[in-house]
Amino acid sequence: VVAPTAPVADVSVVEQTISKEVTILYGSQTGNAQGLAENAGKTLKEQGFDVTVASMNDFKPNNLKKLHNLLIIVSTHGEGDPPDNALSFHEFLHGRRAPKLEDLRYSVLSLGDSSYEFFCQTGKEFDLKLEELGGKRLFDRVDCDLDFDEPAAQWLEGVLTGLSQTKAGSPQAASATTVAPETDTVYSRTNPFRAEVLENINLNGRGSNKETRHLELSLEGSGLTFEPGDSLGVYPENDPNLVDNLIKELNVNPTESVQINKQGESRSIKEALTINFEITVLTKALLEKASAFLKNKDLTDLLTNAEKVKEYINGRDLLDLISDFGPWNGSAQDLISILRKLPARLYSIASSLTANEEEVHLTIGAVRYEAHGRERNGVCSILCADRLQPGDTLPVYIQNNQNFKLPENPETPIIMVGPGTGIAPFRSFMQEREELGAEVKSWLFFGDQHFVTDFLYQTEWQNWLKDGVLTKMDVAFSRDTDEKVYVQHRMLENSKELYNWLQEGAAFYICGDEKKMAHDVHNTLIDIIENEGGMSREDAERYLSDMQQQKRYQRDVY
Ligand code: 2AM
Repeated sequence: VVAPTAPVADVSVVEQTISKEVTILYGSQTGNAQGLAENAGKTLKEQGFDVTVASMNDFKPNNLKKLHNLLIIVSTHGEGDPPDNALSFHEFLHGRRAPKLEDLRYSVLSLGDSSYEFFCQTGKEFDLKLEELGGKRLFDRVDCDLDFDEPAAQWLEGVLTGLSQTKAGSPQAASATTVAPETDTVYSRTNPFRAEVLENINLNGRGSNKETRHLELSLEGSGLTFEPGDSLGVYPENDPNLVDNLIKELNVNPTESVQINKQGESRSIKEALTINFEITVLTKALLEKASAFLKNKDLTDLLTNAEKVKEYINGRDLLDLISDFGPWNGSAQDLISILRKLPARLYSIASSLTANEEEVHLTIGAVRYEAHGRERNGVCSILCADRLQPGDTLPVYIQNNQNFKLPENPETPIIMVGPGTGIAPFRSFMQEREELGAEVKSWLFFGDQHFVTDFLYQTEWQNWLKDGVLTKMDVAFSRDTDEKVYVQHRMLENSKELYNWLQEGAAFYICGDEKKMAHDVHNTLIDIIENEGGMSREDAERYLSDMQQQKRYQRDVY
């Protein structure tokens, strides 16, 4: 999706600059923006540019004035928020200390998900702000949806052309460049490895409200490696019942062949809807495109009211859309042409490669709920819970996550807050530290509904505590008592000690639910720093953002 409104680069203003220096700054939560930044860096280096690639967090904003060419690659998460490692740079640019940047040429690549209201918001903000500060676009911003490879490659091609226009006398050199997609045979997001399922068990006891799967996959023969804190990308398949019902509702022949990509690959509509395309999420854009084939007056009316669209798409899927507004007046190929690719799901890895060679473990919460009179299932979690047997295979790749890493200094104490499936990366941390035989202070806060049924990996934690790999553990079982207790209540009960750990240099990690838990834990942490440190609210917030800057406050939230 190329932003339609951004003005085209004004080449005349920049002819005098002949800088080959390019700085690529990324803001990345799950690692996609980082991966794109690193690839762009590689491509530009091959083209003879002098490239620096850095996380926004590691960039000194005072150096901004010295830059000639700046590329920003940034994702948006939650309600239009910047990723954690973009926060301070974003704030700096939008604050009073932001410098004039008249000599700067720049371009923004923004990542997002069009099923969210504030699609690519952070990228848009950077783009506008840099313009306001006097920067000139060397190529228009490109906003990418989940399937970002192609638009990102187009952006990079445009950027190369834009950059080449500073290289006096050789504008053709770079405009003739085509951006090669990754061609190596290494397994990656675009070339996933089929990992065999070794084990798949329910961690919750009988009678629990929850079902949390512990999945062990084999990486044997893949050459894939990872570090604690990294994630595994998993390409799921859609629920076969849902696919069958959808095909019936569409009234198409399930064996009818459709083309699934620009390269001309084809397969049956049934396979395509099972493996390749998203059918469980509706977006406004999809409704608009579908409307051309449904030709339904009610849908056309609905589309004139943005609020009503938002309400309609919430909790509904493609089957609802076709049955509410059908019949489908297009072909099977017409349907495929309006759908988004089924994206991989990212799960925080729950094991350490040092402890479990050639294996990767995941902790996956099964998502089941009812909405609009029908049972709804999480695509990947229910595939794992209901249909995946040992011996089956899943297409996977490693998503490196530099935002969630054990401290560089192995002596640094760590505090881990991971209720529910948020426990996953901390199991990896502990396995790693156990293998390294490091005697370092570590403290776990875990929470879930009931002690008896929901204490995930209970015996492992108790053993680590006994062996001294884990120093301290505080648990909060929210539904065992009349009043709810959450991890942040346990933090408050331990305010003094927790603050002492921070003063000793401990790193603080949160993993799990973003909207409620991570937000509350964040605020509780500021409360504790404020009270125990005898600071103002403002100073306590600064203390925490300094910690974040030093990578001593890291979050992996979803
Ligand atoms: P609840 O479901 O009883 O409300 C893991 O899901 C644990 O996180 C559960 O015990 C859940 O409690 C709890 N939880 C829910 N909201 C939370 C919040 N805002 N902060 C911390 N924990 C929360």
